[in-house]
Amino acid sequence: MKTPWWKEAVVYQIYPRSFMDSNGDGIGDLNGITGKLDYLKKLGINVIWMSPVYQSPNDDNGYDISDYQAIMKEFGTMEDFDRLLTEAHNRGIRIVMDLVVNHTSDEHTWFVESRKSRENEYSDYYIWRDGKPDGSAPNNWGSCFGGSAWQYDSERGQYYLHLFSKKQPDLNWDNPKVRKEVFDMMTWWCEKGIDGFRMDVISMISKTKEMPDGEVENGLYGSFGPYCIHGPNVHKYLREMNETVLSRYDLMTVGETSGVTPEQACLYAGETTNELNMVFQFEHVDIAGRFGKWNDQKMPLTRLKEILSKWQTQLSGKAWNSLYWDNHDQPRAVSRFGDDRPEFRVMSAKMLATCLHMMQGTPYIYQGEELGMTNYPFESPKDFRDIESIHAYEEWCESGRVPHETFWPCITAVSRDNARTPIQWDDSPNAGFTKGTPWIQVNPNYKEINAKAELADPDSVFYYYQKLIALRKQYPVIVHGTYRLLLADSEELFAYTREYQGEKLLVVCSFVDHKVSYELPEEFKNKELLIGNRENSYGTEVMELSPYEAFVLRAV
Ligand code: TEU
Ligand code: CA
Repeated sequence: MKTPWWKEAVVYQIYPRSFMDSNGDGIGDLNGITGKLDYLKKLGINVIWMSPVYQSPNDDNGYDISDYQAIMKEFGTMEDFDRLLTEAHNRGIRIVMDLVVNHTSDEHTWFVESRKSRENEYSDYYIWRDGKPDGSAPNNWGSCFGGSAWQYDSERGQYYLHLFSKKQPDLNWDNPKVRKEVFDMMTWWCEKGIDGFRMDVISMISKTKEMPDGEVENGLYGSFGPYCIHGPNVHKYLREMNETVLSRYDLMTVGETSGVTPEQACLYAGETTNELNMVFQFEHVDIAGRFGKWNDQKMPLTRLKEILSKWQTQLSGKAWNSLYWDNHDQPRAVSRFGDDRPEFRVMSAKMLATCLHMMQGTPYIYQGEELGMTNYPFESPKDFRDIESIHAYEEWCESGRVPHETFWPCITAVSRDNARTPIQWDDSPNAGFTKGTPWIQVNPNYKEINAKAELADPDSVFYYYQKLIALRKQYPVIVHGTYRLLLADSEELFAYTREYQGEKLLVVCSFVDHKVSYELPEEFKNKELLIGNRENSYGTEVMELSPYEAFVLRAV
């Protein structure tokens, strides 16, 4: 059977608001993206996933959509979109859209109508419940962005469910009319010629009928997890979506499925289950601590290896992995998994890239990762733009629950705004992102870290990514090879092999800031070096690896 294109692809994620501003209003836009297509072509990626570009009041930067078939004014027009799509296709780059259909904006006409009464065409489009006899919320669930997951609406005299902000009411997928609206809208985009969908929190679209109180984890609200994640009909609805829309086009689909296990992934993205092509799992980025997700702890390397290796082996032959270190919801990869101190930043960024891009699955590069961009040095809560960080600071600190000094390192380590500062294009004011005032601060390190400098330096992180992408196109073993972890107990080295049709790769990555000695397995001594972030001798002696060294050897 022919390998589907998305198994051989490398995806680049764009967060349009922070990518490139073309008209000086301080906000990235579609024409900004079109103007940078040659940069992406040079990098070698063949798919762009764009975070939402639809009409939105921007309570959650476009993840709250008020019209699925219109472009957000700040981002441009539908003509700009069509031109971007054509120009991308002309360069052999496909465009995957973000599909946010667990919820809409409260400003979407469906919701505007739905809240008016209990009997109208749209009254069942959302999840409405009466309050308790004392008037309080139907249950104790907390929303992902703080506060109760229920909001009382005085117009209708009921509460509606919102797993995210109160401006993001959850759609009622049990209503066949809702499913038809969503599928029709998807078909409209497919007819336009887009190449796929990244599906926002798709694992949460089906809720249980009964909605009892959830377990209280950190003192304030109960968890909705068991009632809303991987709910009773989620696979049924995805198969229906597949039959009605997806199977009719040549698409790539990836579901965002937080909390997913490999067993569940084999349903969502099974080779034969007719749902999605792949899912994003969260185990390697979810490190809950005393304050929920707000945590500055590093995951031990042995644990990281255990998780990633489990996904490599358990999906093999059954489902397809997506590979990522970061995205618009996560801190910067080099700051979290590598080492962003100036003397180690470049080496560790290349090491992380090696480690991920040699695995089985479709790699995702988040904008700026190819430059080794780092976390932002936040100084005060006033620096936050993200609704999640703003509310979390209020709920944990301003409320007096946790002292600022204790909470600050935790929130700044993982705030989503780390990934949302503008792309650093050059060393001119605002890093060349805008001629106006950027909507969010530029990282002050842009004079050292920027695309212009990297394009001029053959040893840059950019060109290292370019080489990794090229290797994936050249060697089928990188796409198809079976994975085997070596040195499982090492807290210093992440080493594994890949094997396919008599060809074998050895991947060795040092995750530490000191030297490590290492002896190559016999079969790899004096073999071909495919890529490495430093020169070394790959002969018979025990090797000495520099801090964050990485290399790939090939034996046939
Ligand atoms: O994210 C959902 C999600 O599960 C989390 O990663 C979330 O962003 C958060 O960090 C919870 O602690 C998706 C989008 O990627 C995110 O940007 C949106 O804010 C969210 O859904 C709502 O649409
Ligand atoms: Ca703009």
